[in-house]
Amino acid sequence: MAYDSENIFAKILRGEIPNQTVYEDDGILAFHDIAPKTPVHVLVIPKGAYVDMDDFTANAPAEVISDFFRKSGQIARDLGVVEGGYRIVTNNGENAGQIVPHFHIHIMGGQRIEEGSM
Ligand code: IU
Repeated sequence: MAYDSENIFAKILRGEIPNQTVYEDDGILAFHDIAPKTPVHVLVIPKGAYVDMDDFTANAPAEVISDFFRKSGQIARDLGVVEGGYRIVTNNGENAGQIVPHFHIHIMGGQRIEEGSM
């Protein structure tokens, strides 16, 4: 799928739509999900134009991928969810119900989920 530069996260990255920023640098932006499904629900996105996990892992330079996941781990630490435990979710494509076609991961924590619920 071709990248749609009018998707909502592209607009957030261009500053056209506000967001509640948690962390930002040259390569990534992390912000609070507008409709949190857990007490802590933060989205992390690369600044590069990647549609989904498949596009990101196939086409982003290795250092961009490692940087993205290393920093996401640090963001989770800074959010204070490591001790209690947290979930990383990324919806890839139609069957997963991906809504926004700009690659992102969900950091979800602050509540206990049932073991084996996934
Ligand atoms: P997805 O299924 O992983 O693509 O879900 C997109 C997420 O982006 C979802 O949890 C929305 O609540 C969230 N979101 C947002 O934070 N800000 C927005 O303007 C829009 C969606 I649209």
